[in-house]
Order: sequence, then C-alpha cells, then structure tokens
Amino acid sequence: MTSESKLPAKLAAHPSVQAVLARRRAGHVASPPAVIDAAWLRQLCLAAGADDAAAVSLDHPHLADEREHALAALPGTRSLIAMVFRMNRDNCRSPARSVANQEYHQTDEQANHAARGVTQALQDAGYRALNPSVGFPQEMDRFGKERIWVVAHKTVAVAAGLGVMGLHRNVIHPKFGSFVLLATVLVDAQVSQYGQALDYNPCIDCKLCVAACPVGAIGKDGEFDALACTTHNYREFMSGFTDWAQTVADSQDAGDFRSRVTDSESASMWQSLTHPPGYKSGYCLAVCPGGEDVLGPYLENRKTFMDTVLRPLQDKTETLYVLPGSRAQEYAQRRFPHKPVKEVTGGWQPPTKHRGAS
Ligand code: B12
Ligand code: SF4
Repeated sequence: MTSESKLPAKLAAHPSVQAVLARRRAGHVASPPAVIDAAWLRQLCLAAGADDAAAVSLDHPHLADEREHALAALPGTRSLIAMVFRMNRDNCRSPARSVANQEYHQTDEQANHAARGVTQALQDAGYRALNPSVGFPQEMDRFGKERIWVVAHKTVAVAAGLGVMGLHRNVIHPKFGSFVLLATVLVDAQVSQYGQALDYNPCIDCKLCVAACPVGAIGKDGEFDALACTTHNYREFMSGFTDWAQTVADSQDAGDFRSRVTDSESASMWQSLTHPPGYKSGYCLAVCPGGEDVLGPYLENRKTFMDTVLRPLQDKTETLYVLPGSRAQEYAQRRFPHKPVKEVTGGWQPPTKHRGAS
C-alpha cells in the first residue's frame, strides 16, 4: 500500500481512506498466512456443503491447458479447490424428466451456493478468490468460436484426486460414483497439502453407459460423440433453442408451425425457458454402477440392476433429436425403433482447437 505521506491531500482526507489508515495504524490489518492450511480449507468446504474436497496447484502438469483460463479469470491464481456434491441416485435414474432435472438443478444450485460461501470465507481471510459457475450461465459471446466455460471442473477434480473420468467421460468419485456435480474455487495462495491423483479408475468397464445412451454418443472404445449428445440432450439449450426459433421464423402460419413442432415440444421448450432448461437424457450417468456406495446392488444381481435401472430408460418412448445423415440417426433408428427420431439442424460444432482436449 502507498505510504500515507504520498497520498494526495484530497484522497488522504476522505473518510473511507482515514478509516482504512486508522485500522492499519492500530495493527488491525494482518496479512493472511502465505500458505493456506489444507485441513482448515477442507473443513471450510465440507461445512459449506461439499461432500468431498481437495486442492491442486495451478502448476500441476495436468492443468497446463487450464492455466491461461484460470489466470484470465483470477489474475494471481496459485491453487484450485475442487469440490464434489452428491446427487440422489434414484432421482437421476428416473425416466420422468422432471424428477431427474430437478435433481440436477438443485445440486447445481447447492454447489454454486457452497462455492460462493468458500470464496467469501477466503476473501474475508484476506485472499483473492473466485468461483466460476458450476454449469450455466456460461460465456455465450464465445459460443461457436472457443470454449464457453471458464474452468473445466472435471480436469481440476481429476488432478486434485477426487475421481477419474469413466468411459462416459464424467468423473467417477471412488465412493459416490458418477452421481456427483463438481465445483472449483480459484485462490491466489498456495495450500499446505495438495490432493493426490487416484491410482485406479472407479469405472468398472461394464459399458452400461454405452447401452443407455439413446443416440450412441458413447463408444465402447471410449470415443465420445459430443455433437450427438448436445443435439439430443441439449435440445432445449443454446443451438437447440436456435433451431426451434428458426422453425418459428420459417413457418408460413400457425398451422404450418404446429405441423412441424408438436404442442408437447413447444410446451417443453416453454418449461425450459421459464425454469432451468431440461436435459433430455443424461442416461449414461444414471445407469453407472461405479463407486463404492453404488456398486453393491449391481454386484448382488446384475440382471435385476439392468431390469430396474437400465431397461426403464431404454424402454421409454420419447423423441430423439439427431442431425440428418448422422451416425446418431442411424444408431437411434436401429437400436431404439420404438423411439421416434426427429431430424433437427443447428448442432453445436466443437471448435477445432478444443477437439481432443482432455
Ligand atoms: C462442455 C460440457 C458438456 C458438453 C460436452 C461434454 C464433455 N464430456 O465434455 C455436453 C453438452 C455434451 C455435456 C453433457 C453433459 N454434462 Co456437461 N459439461 C460441460 C462443461 C461446461 C465443460 C466440460 C469440459 O471440461 N470439457 C473438456 C474436457 C475436460 O472434457 P473431455 O471429455 O476430455 O473432452 C471431450 C469433449 O468435451 C469434447 N469437447 C471438447 N471441447 C468441446 C467443445 C464443444 C463445443 C463440444 C460440443 C465438445 C467439446 O471433446 C473432448 C474429447 O472427446 C462442464 C462444466 C465445466 N465448467 O467444467 C460440464 C460437466 C462436465 N457436465 C456435467 C454433466 C453432469 C453433464 C450431463 C450428465 C448433463 C445431463 N444431465 O445430461 C451430460 C453428460 C454427457 C457426457 N457423457 O459427458 C458435469 C459432470 C460431473 C461429473 N461427474 O463429471 C460437469 C462437470 C458440470 C458440473 N459442474 O458438475 N456437457
Ligand atoms: S456405466 Fe460402466 S462403463 Fe460406463 S462409466 Fe460407469 S462403470 Fe464405466
């Protein structure tokens, strides 16, 4: 801080400035510890509502691609604090979209709330800290050009040792399995102890996620068709909404519009616009038996697990959204003949520079 004598007279006379200077003279402004105590930090995260937490240094080699993004979000970032939030399993597994979506959105809110609380506590302790959004909102001015998320929570959580990405490319926590959402807090200090990466993958390679995805977005070999996933699952987000609006614009009259878009689809779009938007699927995560808390019933009786968890999602009659001529279209028609397939446009192309990023 500039010494008192160097302050311009008008500024030095300001009541706020005088209050700050008086506090400093009285010795009430202590610098925070240079290194944050890891045990204190973990307790702070758990008390805020996280189910697990660990920090990772920004210098971790697996965060090389995150570095510029973290520093742009919070200049001076030294550490990232990864947090995990459990979701209720049977809610996520429900074929009723309203039930599963409510679970996602409630957990999303809880995670944002907790990350904000941790950020505030760090700020009060004298650090600079920032919590990027858990999911949406994201940076839509970059949409179609570069990545729209501030921090890749999966990459951070894996580097911090909170789990490993399974075949379905979501992080599987060793205990809570796939039923977790992730949050990250950036802070401008080192932490006394960082998390260690897991030395195994909680994914058991059962491939139920492959069988559950209605548009074949998950390959048996681990290939992930992000475009097929977004086109169907994110039908009522971003480019799916653009396609819906384009259909309104292209329609000659109300009758023409209603022949192209069912009343059920428009009502569903209305719901996504007035409430947090609804995912159409997320079945890959719903059926995953990975993780110690989840695995028991699968090991006990795999047939019962499949009959009660996988089948209801496979059997559900629901519209699948695909790009014309796509692999997803062929797959959906062949594997799920009872699910009507609808061609849509306006898919979300992964920007070339992010393809293959991990
Ligand atoms: C972009 C994104 C998506 C995209 C791409 C998914 C993906 N696998 O990356 C889409 C729209 C498909 C998506 C869907 C879902 N997502 Co999402 N998503 C994100 C987001 C914003 C960034 C993900 C990321 O870091 N990708 C880059 C790297 C790390 O991932 P990757 O798998 O190695 O990269 C591959 C793809 O991402 C793809 N890709 C890379 N860049 C881009 C850019 C674009 C535009 C596209 C389309 C694809 C793409 O190519 C890579 C190589 O195959 C995060 C939130 C965040 N800020 O971190 C949530 C997040 C990953 N999503 C999450 C969830 C829960 C879901 C859904 C289950 C939502 C739902 N209810 O249906 C589905 C699951 C689909 C699946 N099997 O992954 C959770 C995962 C929690 C966990 N346990 O890991 C996160 C972490 C949100 C959170 N805070 O908890 N998601
Ligand atoms: S469903 Fe099976 S294969 Fe897919 S991620 Fe989970 S454990 Fe791995």
